[in-house]
Amino acid sequence: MPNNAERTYIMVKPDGVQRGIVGEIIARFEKRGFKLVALKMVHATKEHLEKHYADLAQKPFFPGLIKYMASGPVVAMVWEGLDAVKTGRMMLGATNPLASAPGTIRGDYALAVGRNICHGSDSVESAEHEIKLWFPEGTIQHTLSSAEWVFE
Ligand code: 3AN
Repeated sequence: MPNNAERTYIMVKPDGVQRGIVGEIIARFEKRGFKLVALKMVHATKEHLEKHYADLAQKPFFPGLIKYMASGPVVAMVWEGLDAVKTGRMMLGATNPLASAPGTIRGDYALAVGRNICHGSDSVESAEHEIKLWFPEGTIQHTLSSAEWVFE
């Protein structure tokens, strides 16, 4: 039984916001067939970002990553649909944009690993954790009329 309700946390990072790529990223997820169930703009605190990136705390690039992510607002989103986590990562491209295929978001719009425009959850477990962290108020339950044309 396919899980059409899998959810992933997608975030446009400060560089994506400043460069005006928010609409493009939303459009790609919408057109692919995913359902938007939460969306907000946040200027996150360093403390909040340290929680989000807790598993990278020992990396040498961690302080720079936190500074960059706190340098401006981000757009936080939850998208739902079949295989949302894995497909979301495919749509984003590889962590290092130089390794991202053209046609992916990073492969089309980014060059540097420390300015790679967007974040996407890397597993269903981290998606649920990140959704709780960024949307403690919960997500929106709704049905899209297009669903029967997107899913079998
Ligand atoms: P992803 O965002 O593709 O899941 P992670 O979780 O390994 O990749 O890294 C989180 C973020 O940390 C990346 N999106 C990128 O902004 C930054 N980052 C990862 N590796 C490096 C690196 N070698 N140098 C600088 N920043 C990095």
